[in-house]
This record gives sequence, C-alpha cells and structure tokens, in this order.
Amino acid sequence: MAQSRTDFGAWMQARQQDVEAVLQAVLPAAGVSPSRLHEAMRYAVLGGGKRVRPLLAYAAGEAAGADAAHVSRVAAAVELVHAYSLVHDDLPCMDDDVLRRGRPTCHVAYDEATALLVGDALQSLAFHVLSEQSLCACPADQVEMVALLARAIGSRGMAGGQAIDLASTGQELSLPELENMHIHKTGELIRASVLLGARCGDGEASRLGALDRFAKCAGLAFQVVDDVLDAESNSETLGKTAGKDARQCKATYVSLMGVARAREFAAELREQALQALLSYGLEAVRLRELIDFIVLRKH
Ligand code: GRG
Repeated sequence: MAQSRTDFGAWMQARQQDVEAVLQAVLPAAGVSPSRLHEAMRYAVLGGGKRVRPLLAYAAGEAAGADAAHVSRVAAAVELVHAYSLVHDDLPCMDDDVLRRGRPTCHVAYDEATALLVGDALQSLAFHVLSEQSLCACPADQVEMVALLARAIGSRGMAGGQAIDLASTGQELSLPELENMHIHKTGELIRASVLLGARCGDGEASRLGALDRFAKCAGLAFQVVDDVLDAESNSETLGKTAGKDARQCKATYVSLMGVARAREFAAELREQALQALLSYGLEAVRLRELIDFIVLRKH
C-alpha cells in the first residue's frame, strides 16, 4: 500500500489544522458585540476536541473526489453543531457537567444563560456556513445537504436521541432500545458528517449507500467505545468526567454487555464498516484508517 499509518497521522493533523482555520475565520471575533457571547462561542469551539466529525467529512469527501475547500465548509458546519450539542448537554438541566475538553464547561466558565445562547448561535452559524457559499455543482443538491443536516440534528435525530436519553436515565433499557437512542443521539450527526462530505463530490447514489452503511457502523462503534472509555479511563485522559454513566445508573453497552463483550462488539462494527467500503479502492483509505482511530482511541 502506498500510504502508511504515519501518513494517517500527518493527514489527520493537516485536516485538524484546516478545520481549525475555517472555524477561526467563521466565528465572530471576541471583540465584536455582543462580545461576551462571541467570546464564549470561541471558547466552546476552538482549541480542543478530536474533530472526529470533520475528519469523517474530509475522508468521505476524498472518497468521492470532492473539492477540499468545499468539504472544509461541511467539516466546520458539523463541528459547530457538535460543539453546540456538547455545550447544551453539559448544562445543569441536562447532564450537569463541569469538565469538557480538559477545561471548565461553557456554563461554568461563563454562565447558564450565555451557554444556552452559545448553543443556539453555534447551531445557527453551522447552517450559515453550510449555505453561504456554493459547495456542489447543482444548487438543488446543496439545498438537500442543508435539509440532510437539519433532519439529522432535529427531533428525529440528535435532539430526539437526547430526549430519549433524558427520559431513560435510571430506567432499564434493552439492547435494541439503547441502540435506538444512540443511533439518534450520536449516530445521526456522524452519519451526516460522512454523507455531507461525500455530497460535495460525485454524489453517485450507489456509492452514497455504501458510505451510509459505513457511517452507521462508525457511529455505533464510536458510542460503544465511548461507553468503554467512560467505564475504564479517567477524567484527566478523557478531558471530561469519567465514570458518570455508572454513577447515574445509565444503561450503556458496558452495563448491558460488560467491557469485554462491548470491546468485541466495537470490533465487529469495525469489520462491518470495512465491509461496506469493499467497492472502494485507495480513495477510501482515510475512511478505513478513521474507523481504526475510532475503535482504538484512548480518549
Ligand atoms: C443537547 C440537542 C443536544 C444533544 C446532545 C451528542 C450529545 C447530544 C451529547 C453529548 C454527550 C455525550 C458525552 C455523548 C457521548 C458521545 C459523544 C458525543 C462524546 C463526545 O464526542 P467526542 O469524543 O468529543 O467526539 P470531542 O471533545 O473530542 O469533540
């Protein structure tokens, strides 16, 4: 194979820097009024996080032969949505957490009302970034991209998954119920990241189907590993409060399957994700490497 793991490290760093630069540029400067809100938006987004969703968008864009500058906009949009979801998830009325990306959460560093507005404004900025410039050959395709993101993060997507999560805390869940929650809460945005990256490229329907199957496995694998890390790692390594799921009596893949079986399940999902890419050649190398990154990550 022409490209090696070392290349993946360099590729990942270059894409993380690329999305950081777009995020820096699209976020209003802290000095611009209302400056406290803008400063808090920058605090919530910049200088932290693995940028997994942008990396998936870049990798899918490469698999679909997309223009890298167009994919950068998608990458920034999905990260803005992700940052909004974390800020709102950390609020006292939701998960009530004080640590995120190794720093005080947004409502602790600022205040609850500001954090609420940060989430609102980041979500709005995401759609601005996705729609402001032409990202694909046909304007109607770009309208579909906007609709795709809206569906993925709304009441039948990420926000719905969060609602299911809140309603089920302290309840016993079956595996299918747990899976349904995660498909919505974390899976839909991961899926949208892959599909939107690919939609900047050739957008061939059969190929999008394969990427969709990849993305569904990647999204679930991400969550299974998240549950394992919450149970096995520590707050310093994770940059967020570890061990919360057990303390809150939350159903997780670890509580339902145990750590060893959860790890096996993540490995099975990795296999299925790789199977979905069988019709692809070297153009999907980054997607294949990213599923390994997702499954083997330590934080
Ligand atoms: C508030 C509408 C709304 C939705 C929140 C995604 C979500 C729904 C909440 C996040 C809570 C959480 C910790 C979910 C587990 C999986 C997850 C999204 C972990 C954090 O994502 P990473 O690991 O974080 O990609 P970084 O910091 O690397 O970006």
